[in-house]
Amino acid sequence: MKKSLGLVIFLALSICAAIAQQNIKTPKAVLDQFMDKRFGMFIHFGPVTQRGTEIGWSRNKEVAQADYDNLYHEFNPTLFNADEWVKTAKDAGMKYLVITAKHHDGFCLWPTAYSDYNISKSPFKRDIVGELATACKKQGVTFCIYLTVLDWHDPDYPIHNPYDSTKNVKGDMPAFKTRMKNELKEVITKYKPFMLWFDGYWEKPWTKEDGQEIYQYIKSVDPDVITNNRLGKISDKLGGDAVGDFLTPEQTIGKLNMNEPWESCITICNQWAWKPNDQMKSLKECIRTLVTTASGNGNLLFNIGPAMDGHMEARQVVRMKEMGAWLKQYGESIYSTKGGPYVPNEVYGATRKGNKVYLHIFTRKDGILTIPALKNVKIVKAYFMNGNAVIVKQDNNSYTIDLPQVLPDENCSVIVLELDKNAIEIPVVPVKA
Ligand code: FHN
Repeated sequence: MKKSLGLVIFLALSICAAIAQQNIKTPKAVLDQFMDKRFGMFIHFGPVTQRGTEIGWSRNKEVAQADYDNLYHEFNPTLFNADEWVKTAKDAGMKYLVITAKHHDGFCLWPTAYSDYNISKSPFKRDIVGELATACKKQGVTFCIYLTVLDWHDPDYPIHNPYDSTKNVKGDMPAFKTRMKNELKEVITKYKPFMLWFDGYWEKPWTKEDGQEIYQYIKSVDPDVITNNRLGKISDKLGGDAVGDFLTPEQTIGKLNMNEPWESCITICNQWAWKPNDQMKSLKECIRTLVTTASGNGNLLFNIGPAMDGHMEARQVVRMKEMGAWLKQYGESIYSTKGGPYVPNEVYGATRKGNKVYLHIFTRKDGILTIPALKNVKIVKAYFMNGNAVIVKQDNNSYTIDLPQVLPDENCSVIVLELDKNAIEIPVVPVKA
């Protein structure tokens, strides 16, 4: 009798533990810490940079499959310097860095024990992921890793590329996921990433259940590791078919969302991986992209594609420094802020922290800034950040501010409104276009 009671209790406790394990979620405090960072560097890099075509997507298209899959034999980015890459991110004011450790072409930028298709088999041999992790730790930049859930090179994955010439490939998804788990345990324990940026959710072989299995596996290795929502089957929602912690609108600035963490990933040029003479965004567009993202309560993951020899293009390094110079002056209005209360628009974007609202002015228009008045709020003080006082006139429903002939910053000026209350209490204010 006693024995069977003990068995029942043991089984009950095991079931509770299993259910608890199934529902481990990233602690809110860790997600808040991530969202406070506001600005990160995305790096797409791999042997395909030797062709200047898109990573993964050019395989069996601009680059014949057999050619593409042998590029690693020539891959020797001798100008790669992890400290320099991380310094470029830091000089830009970026607080975290995400490296494509394994993109859809399956090549691993770290010497994994679970696939021979990795950096140690190239002439370069060095552990790019490991050197970046060390450099990030040294320079105080948060280290993160991109991994794909589709791998067109891995025979166990049932699709060999989007232009696949090998039809009816069976693959072996259980074996594929076992390898993924081994690689995840390897990179989490070895490089201690703050966040894992998954990608490749859209193909048929990958299911939401696979994503849930991998999410829980990650949590069993390190419960604090954040993942984006691309372990599931969608990128613009949480819950439902999504699996993961934050939304990931791509090549677009997400809409204002005060309830769910989100991060826009956007390229500084057009291509994710390096492309010779690719068109690069202007400084004004780069700053406006960052400000509009923060004004919508989101993070910006801004992508650089280093060249085949491992150097980052000088023009992109300069652009990063220019963004960093703007953030040195105005970073208080970006880092650790919340978006709103105004919905971002063509003329301005707003962020808030404590009793301050930061109005980011993108254009002088006709010299008068007219914005909806904030209800039940008193503006105690108003001034250009790091500058002169500003006069705010109020009629019933609007504030009007006469702008100077020349705004303090040609890319984005910031007006601070100091209020008689905590700005986060203010409901979101829609703005008529
Ligand atoms: O196919 C990838 C693409 O190469 C790039 O990595 C982007 C980055 O978010 N994600 C996928 C396209 O949605």
